[in-house]
Amino acid sequence: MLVQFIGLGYIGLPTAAVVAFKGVQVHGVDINPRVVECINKGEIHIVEPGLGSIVKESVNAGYFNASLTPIEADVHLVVVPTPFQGVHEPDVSYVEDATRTLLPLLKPSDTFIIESTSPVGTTEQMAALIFRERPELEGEIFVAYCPERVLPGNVLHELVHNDRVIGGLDEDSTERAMEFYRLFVQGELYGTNARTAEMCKLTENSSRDVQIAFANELSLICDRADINVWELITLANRHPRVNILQPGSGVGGHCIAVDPWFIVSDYPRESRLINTAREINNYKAFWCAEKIKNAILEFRLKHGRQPVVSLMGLAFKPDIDDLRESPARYIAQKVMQREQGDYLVVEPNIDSHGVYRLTDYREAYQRADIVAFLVAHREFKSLEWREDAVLLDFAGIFKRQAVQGFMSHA
Ligand code: SAJ
Repeated sequence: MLVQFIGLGYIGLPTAAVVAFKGVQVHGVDINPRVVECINKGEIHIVEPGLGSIVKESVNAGYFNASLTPIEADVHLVVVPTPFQGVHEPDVSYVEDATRTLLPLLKPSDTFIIESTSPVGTTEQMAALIFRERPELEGEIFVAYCPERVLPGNVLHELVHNDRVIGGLDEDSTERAMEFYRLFVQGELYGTNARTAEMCKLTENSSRDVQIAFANELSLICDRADINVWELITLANRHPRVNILQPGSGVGGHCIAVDPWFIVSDYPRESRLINTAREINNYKAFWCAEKIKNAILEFRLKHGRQPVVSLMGLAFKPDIDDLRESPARYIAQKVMQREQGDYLVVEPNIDSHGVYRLTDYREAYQRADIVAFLVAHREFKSLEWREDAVLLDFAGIFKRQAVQGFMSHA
C-alpha cells in the first residue's frame, strides 16, 4: 500500500510519520521546498515532542519521503490549512488546489480522505469536482472526511490513542477509510456521513470556545464585583455537575479561535451563542489591553514618570512556542503601538522574535513598575509575589493573592 499526504504541516507531518513508522510506504507532498528538503534529510521544521526521531527513523528506513509533486497512490490524504478570507469566511481554496493536483493521478479503488477542518459540505463539493473532471471515477473511488483532533504538544500520543470520527460519502467509503485508520489508531473509530463528520470537528472546537467564553465573562463580572474569579471557579467546580474552564487573556491558536466562524458564516441566524462566545473571547484580549493602558496612565499621573512595563508571554497558550492567533501578541501590539514607554517583552519558549527584543522573564519581572501576565507559562509560576509593583494577572499566576480577575497595587 502507498499512502500520500498533501500538506506536511502541524498535522500532516506527524500523521505521515506515524503511518510510515508502522512500515507503510508514505509519500508526503508540500509546496514549500525547504520543508521537503528538511524532511528528506530526516529533520523536521516544526516543534513537537518525539516527532524528530520517528521522522528520522522512517526516512532512513526508506518508508517516508517528501516531494513537491504528488504521485499515484492507494490512499490520498488532504491535510492543508483552511484559513479565513475577508472577515469570517472560510477559505477552502487550499483543499480545492490539493484536490485538483490529485485529479489526474486518481484511479479506481483509490481512497481520498480530507482531514483539513472544513465547512459543512466541503467533502461533497470536492467529490463533485472530481467526478465532473473524471466522470469515469464515479462509484469507483472512496471519498471520506476524517477530522484531526490532536492537541499540539501531545500530538504523537493523541494521534494513536484518540477516538476518530470518519464520515464517508457512502457506507463503502466510510468502511474503506476506517480500514486505513485502523493501521495506526488504537482509539475507537466511529463511522458516520461526511457532513456530520465535518460538523463534528467544528462542534468540538466551538464547544470549547463557548465554555472558555463563560469563564472569560465571569472574569469581567468578578472584576466589577470585587470577587477573585479563580477562587470563585474553584468553589463552583466543587459542585458535582459543574466544570468551568479557566479565564485568560483571550482565546488563540489556529483552531478554536477560527473554527466557530465556519459555523457562524454558514448559519448566522441559528448560531447566536457560538457567535457571541467568539466575540466575548476576542473582547477579553481588547479588555486586557485597555487595562494595561489605564494602569500606565494612572502610574504616570501618580509618579510623574513613564513606568517600566513587562508583558509576560506572547504564545497563544502556556508552555508552547506557537504565536498563531495569539491574544498575548495582540495585546502587546495594541499596548505598545499607542502608549510610549519602556516595555520589556518576555517569551521564554522562543529564542528571538522578528519584531520584539525579548527579555529574560526574571529580569523583566524585577525591573518592572507594571507587570501584565498574559500567558500562564510554567516559568512565571516560580516568581515571588511583588508588593511594590502593579500586577495585572490576566493568566492566573498568583491565583490566591488576586483580589479580582486582575489586581492593582503600588
Ligand atoms: N484556553 C483558555 N482557558 C482554558 C483553556 C484554554 O483561555 O481553560 C485558551 C488557551 O490559552 C488558548 C485557547 O484557549 O489560547 C485554545 O487552547 P486549547 O488548549 O483549548 O486548544 P488548542 O487550540 O491547542 O487545540 C484545540 C483542541 N480542541 C479541543 O480541545 C476541543 C484540539 O483537540 C484540536 O485538535 C485542536 O484545537 C485543532 O487542531 O482543532
